[in-house]
Amino acid sequence: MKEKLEALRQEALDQLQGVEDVQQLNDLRVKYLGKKGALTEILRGMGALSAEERPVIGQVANEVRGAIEEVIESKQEAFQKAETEKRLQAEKIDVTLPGRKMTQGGIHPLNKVIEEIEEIFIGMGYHIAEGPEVETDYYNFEALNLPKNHPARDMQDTFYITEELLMRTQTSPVQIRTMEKMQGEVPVKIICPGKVYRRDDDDATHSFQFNQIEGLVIGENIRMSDLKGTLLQFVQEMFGPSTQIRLRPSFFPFTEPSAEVDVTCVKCGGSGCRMCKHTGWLEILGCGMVHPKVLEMGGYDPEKYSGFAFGMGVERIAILKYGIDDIRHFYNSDMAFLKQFARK
Ligand code: 2NL
Repeated sequence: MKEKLEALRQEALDQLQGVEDVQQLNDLRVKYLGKKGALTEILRGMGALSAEERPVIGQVANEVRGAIEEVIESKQEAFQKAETEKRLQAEKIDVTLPGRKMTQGGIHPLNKVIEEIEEIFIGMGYHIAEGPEVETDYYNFEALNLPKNHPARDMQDTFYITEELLMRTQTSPVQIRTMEKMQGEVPVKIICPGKVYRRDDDDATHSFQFNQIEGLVIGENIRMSDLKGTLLQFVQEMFGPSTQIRLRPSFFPFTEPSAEVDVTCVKCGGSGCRMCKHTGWLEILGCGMVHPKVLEMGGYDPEKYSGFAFGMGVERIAILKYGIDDIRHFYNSDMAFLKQFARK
């Protein structure tokens, strides 16, 4: 029996010498040490041994098992090491490779100007109000003292969706909605930035879609001088502290009196140049005292309250401030143009 065990040891160690992978190693483990393996098979014959022989053979059997296990263990370890080495090679990364270039985006010049204007009015205590771009006839026209068939309602200029629904032509409907929500409470002090739409052929100074910012203040004893002071403060923060304004009489159905506002030329400061066509002035917005009918339709008693309103085109302000020569630059997504306004 001892010879059988020694022979088994020799055979097992010989075979283990030639294993090439973990699978083969496991097969041999089962073959020699498994429950139905060769070693177990031999030990089954132990019952026939004498009491003196049994411990001696038992010890040899343990030695044989230990010797085989030891080789299996060390082979196992070698395979694992090789496997790890292979993975490390395969997953090797070169940390010295230069990284991919990241380009930082920049804010669009129109949004930059909108943010700037918002900041200025927030500094004067205004709130920002927003509303839908698809509007009803009532909010866009009727409530602004533009009844049906009013000449200023010119069908040619409006994108109609149905008889009653249209793309807003100004952001005033947001202000009407705010007045309704306030239910006669004062003060109202809001600016409304947003996209507006006009049926127009696009050219250097016109776009069918553009951005507008309107302002509205309602309270007791709000006067034209409050409007003037507010606008002067605004233009001086926007274009520089030496900027001056002048008001020229004008007409809007929703304000009375109405005015158009000029600023001293941002290029020549008022002495006259090509930009201001040698007048020294540039038109920047329209404004006026809120028409009593508009106050009334918004839920405010015109006997008790008064207000002023103004509206400006964001593209026009941006064009003046940055000396841009064509409104279409804003919508072309030309990186060379846009990069000039990237955040530094
Ligand atoms: C312009 C002129 C203006 C208003 C807008 C307004 C709004 C309400 C009541 C009264 Cl709710 N007025 N908005 C007033 C005067 C002028 O815009 O030329 N915009 C580009």
